[in-house]
Amino acid sequence: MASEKPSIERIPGYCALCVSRCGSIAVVENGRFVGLEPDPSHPTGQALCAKGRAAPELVYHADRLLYPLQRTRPKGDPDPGWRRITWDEALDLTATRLRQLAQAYGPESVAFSVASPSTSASVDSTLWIERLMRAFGSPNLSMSMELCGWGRYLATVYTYGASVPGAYMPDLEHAGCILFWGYNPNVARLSHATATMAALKRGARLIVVDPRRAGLAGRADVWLQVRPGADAALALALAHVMIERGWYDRDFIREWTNGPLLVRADNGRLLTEYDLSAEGSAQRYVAWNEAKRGPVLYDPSLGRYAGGSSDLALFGVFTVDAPQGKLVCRPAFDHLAEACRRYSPEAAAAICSVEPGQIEHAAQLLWEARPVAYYAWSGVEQQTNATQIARAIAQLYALTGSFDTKGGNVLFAAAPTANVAAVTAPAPLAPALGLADRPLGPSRWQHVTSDEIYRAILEQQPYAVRGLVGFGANLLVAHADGRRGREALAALDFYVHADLFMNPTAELADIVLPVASAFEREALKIGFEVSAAAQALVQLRRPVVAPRGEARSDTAIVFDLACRLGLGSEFWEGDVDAAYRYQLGPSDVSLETLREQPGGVRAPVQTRYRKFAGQRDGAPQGFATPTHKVELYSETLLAHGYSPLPEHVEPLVSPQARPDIAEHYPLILTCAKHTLFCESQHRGLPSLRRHALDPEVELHPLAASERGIRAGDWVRIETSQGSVQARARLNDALAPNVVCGQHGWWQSCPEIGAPGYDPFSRDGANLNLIIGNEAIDPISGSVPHRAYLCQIRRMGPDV
Ligand SMILES: Nc1nc2c(c(=O)[nH]1)N[C@H]1C(S)=C(S)[C@@H](COP(=O)(O)OP(=O)(O)OC[C@H]3O[C@@H](n4cnc5c(=O)[nH]c(N)nc54)[C@H](O)[C@@H]3O)O[C@H]1N2
Ligand SMILES: Nc1nc2c(c(=O)[nH]1)N[C@H]1C(S)=C(S)[C@@H](COP(=O)(O)OP(=O)(O)OC[C@H]3O[C@@H](n4cnc5c(=O)[nH]c(N)nc54)[C@H](O)[C@@H]3O)O[C@H]1N2
Ligand code: SF4
Ligand SMILES: [Mo]
Repeated sequence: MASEKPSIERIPGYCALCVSRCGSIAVVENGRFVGLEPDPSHPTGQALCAKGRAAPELVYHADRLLYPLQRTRPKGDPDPGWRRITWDEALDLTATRLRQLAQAYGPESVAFSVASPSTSASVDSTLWIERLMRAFGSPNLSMSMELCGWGRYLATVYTYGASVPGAYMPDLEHAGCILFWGYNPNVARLSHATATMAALKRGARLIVVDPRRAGLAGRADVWLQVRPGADAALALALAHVMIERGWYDRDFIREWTNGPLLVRADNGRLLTEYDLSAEGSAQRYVAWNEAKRGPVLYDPSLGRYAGGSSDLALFGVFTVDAPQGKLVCRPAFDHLAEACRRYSPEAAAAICSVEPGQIEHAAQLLWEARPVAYYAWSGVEQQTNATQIARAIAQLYALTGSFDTKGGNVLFAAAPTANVAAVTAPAPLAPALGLADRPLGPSRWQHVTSDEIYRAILEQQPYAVRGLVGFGANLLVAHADGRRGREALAALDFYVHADLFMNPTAELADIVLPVASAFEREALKIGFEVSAAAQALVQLRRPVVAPRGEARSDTAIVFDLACRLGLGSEFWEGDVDAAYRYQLGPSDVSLETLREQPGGVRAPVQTRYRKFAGQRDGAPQGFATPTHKVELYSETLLAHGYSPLPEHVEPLVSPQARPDIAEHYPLILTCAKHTLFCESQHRGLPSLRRHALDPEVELHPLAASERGIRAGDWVRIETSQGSVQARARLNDALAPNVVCGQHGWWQSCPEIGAPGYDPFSRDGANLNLIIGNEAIDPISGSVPHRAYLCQIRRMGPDV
C-alpha cells in the first residue's frame, strides 16, 4: 500500500523555556510539532537539554488551559466552578474591575506578577508587561527579584553603577579564569555550560564556589565547598590574600575605583573640598598624593584628579587642615584592606569551612590566570545576607582589574533599541510597597516581594493592594510562606492570571486566561548574552504551530487589555507589529528582514572594551555611581545606615546565629534546581518525570546512618515552621551537616502514575512551606531558601 509522504517542515528558532534560549530547529510533521533539535549554526545552539527536547509534550499536554475561565464559586471552595467564557467577556470584565480599583483606591492598589524570565518564556513579553504596568500607573511588580535577580541585576549597581554579572556578562570565550559562585550552568544554562567546556579545552582555569560538588565543580581547578550563606567571609578572605600579596591591579584601583578617596575618621564620610574650606564644593572629593605629600582634589564631573592618579596613596593615615582643626583620614582602600584583614584564611576557614590552603590557591589563580570572568547566581541570591555577598564578590572582582576587559565581564554590544518598558507619557507613580522599609532595595526599581504584596492585601500596609494581574508566576510555591500567601490571594477583590496550566496560585484567580506556549507565538529577541557574537544577534522567533484552543500570547493579551483599559495610545492601538517597529527603530534591522530570516540577523555592532575609559564630553565616561568610580566604599549605603564596605553577616537562621533553633534542627538546609524541571513546572511531562519520580533530599551518608536512613527511604524534612516529605538520596561529597532539598513539587503525571503533592500540606513536598519569611535580607528582602535549619527523620508510623 502506498503511503503518503509526510510533509516535514524544519523551522529555525530558539527554545525559550529557560534563560539559556538555545538555538533550535523545530520539526513539524503534517502540521504537528514533533521534535526540537539543536541548531549548531546558532550561537546558543550547540545542544538542547531534556526539557527542550520534551517541548512537543508540553505543547500538546492534556492539562493545557485552552479557554478563558471565570470562577463561579467562592474562593476557598474546593470546587472553583470554572465556567468557560469568551475572550471579550474575560478582558472586558478584567478591564472594568481594574479601572474600578484604580479609580477607587489608586492604580497602586493593583500589583502585577510575572513568572521569572529565567524559568519561562515570559521573557517574550516582560517589557510589554512592564509597559502596561507603568501605563496603568502601578509601581508594584513581583518578578522574583528577591529570589533570583537582586545580586545579579541590582545590588552590584551600588558598586559598579551597573549589574555585574547580568548586564556585564562573563566573556567565557576569552577568559583566563572563570569563577562560578553559587551557579551551576550544567543545570541552569546550557549555553554557558558548553561555552565553559570549550574554554576549559583551550586551557582556561575554573573556580567553583558551591556547597555541593555539582556540575562543573568536578572539572574545576579549585572547588571551594563553602558553608551555605558564609560566602561573604570567603570573598573577603580571597580579597585579603590578594591585597596582602600585592595580587591586585593597582592602576585600576587607583584610577577607576574610589579606593584612593580619603575617608574621615570622625564620621566615615568621604572627605570633600567643602570640609577643607567653606568656599569648597561638597561635590569634589579629596585623595592624598604621595609625591606631593599633600591632598589633591578629585572632580567626578571631570573624572580627574589634579596631578593624575599615579601617585595616589592607597594606604596610610593622613592629617589634613580644615577650618575646625585637623581631620584624620585614610584612603577608602585602606579601610577595605582592614575589613578584609579580619578574614585571614584561618579566620575565614572557621566561618566558611573552606581550607586556608584552598583560599590561598584560589586567590593566586584569580590573579595569575586573569582575565577573570565571573557569574554568581541563585546559590547566593536566596540568602538573608544576599546584598553583602554580592558586594563582597563585586569588590573582590575589582581587584582583578578584569572589569570590561576582553575575557572579563563585558557589556557586549547589542542592537540599539527603544526602551519599550518605559511609557511615552509617564504618570507619577506611588512609592512601591517596600520602599519605606528598604529604600535601597528592589522597590527602588518598582520590584516588590511576594511577601510585601501579601502584607498589603492582609494588613493594608503600607497601603492596600486589592487587585493582581498575574502573567505566570506561581507565587505560592516559589516563595517561603505559601500558606499566608494563599490567605492573601483569596482576600483579593480581583485577580486575573494568564498561564499555560492551572497552577496552585492560579487556582485563586477570578479569571484565568489561556496562554500560547513559546512554540505557538512570535517573539522578538535582541541579543543572546553568552558572547559578543550571540549578543549581536536579533531574532524574530516564528510560531511553530497555531495556538491550541483559544490560547493567546502574553503580548497579545497585554495589547488587547491595554486598549480596553483606555491605554491604546501607549500600545499602538493594539498593533504589535507597529510596536516592534518602534522598538527596532534605533537599530539597523527591519521587521521585514527579520521575518525573511528566521534564523536571525547579526546587527552591525562591535563590542568595545573598557568603555569606562572612553571619553564623553571631554571627560572619561567612568561609572554611573556618585563618585563616577567603582565604589569599593559606598556612601549611599552608609547614608542609609548600612555598612559602606562589604562585610560578612552570619545567615540569620544558622547554627551560629540561632543556637536555640539549631538545638532541635541541627542540619543546614539548602537547595538547588532540578536538571529535568524548571522551578515549579514540567513535572507533568512523562518523558521528564519518568527520570525523577519523587522529590528528593540529599544528605551525607553519616548524617543518614545516624538517623537510621538508607538511600531511597521516605523522610520528613522538619524545620521550626513545619515539615514536608522527600526521598533520601545519599551524597558523600556534601558536608555532613548540610542537606540539599528541592522545591517546586506539586504537579502529578497520571500517564506514568506519578502523584501530585498538596503544596500546603505536611503530606506534600513543598520545600518553601517550611521556610519562614521573618528573617530576610535588610536591604533586598531576600529570603533564606539557601541557608536554613532543619532536622531529617525517617518516616514511620509516628513520623
Ligand atoms: N526553595 C527554593 N525556592 C525557589 C527557588 C529555589 O531555588 N529554591 N528558586 C526561585 C527562583 S530563582 C525563581 S525565579 C522563582 C520562580 O518562580 P516562578 O517565576 O513562579 O516560576 P515557576 O515556578 O517556573 O512558574 C512559572 C509559571 O509560569 C507559567 N508559564 C510558563 N511559561 C509561560 C508564559 O510564556 N507565559 C505565562 N503567562 N506563563 C507561563 C508556568 O506554567 C508556571 O505556572 O522560584 C523561586 N523559588
Ligand atoms: N534545569 C533548570 N534550569 C533552570 C532553572 C530550573 O529550575 N531548572 N531555573 C532557572 C532560574 S529561574 C534560575 S534563577 C537559574 C538559576 O541557576 P543556578 O543559580 O545555577 O541554580 P541552582 O542550581 O539553584 O544553584 C546553583 C548552585 O548554588 C549552590 N548553592 C546552594 N547554596 C549555596 C550557598 O549558600 N552558597 C553558594 N556559593 N552556593 C550555593 C547549589 O548547590 C547549586 O549547585 O536557573 C534557570 N535555569
Ligand atoms: S537549556 Fe533546555 S530548556 Fe533551557 S533553553 Fe536550552 S533546551 Fe530550552
Ligand atoms: Mo530564578
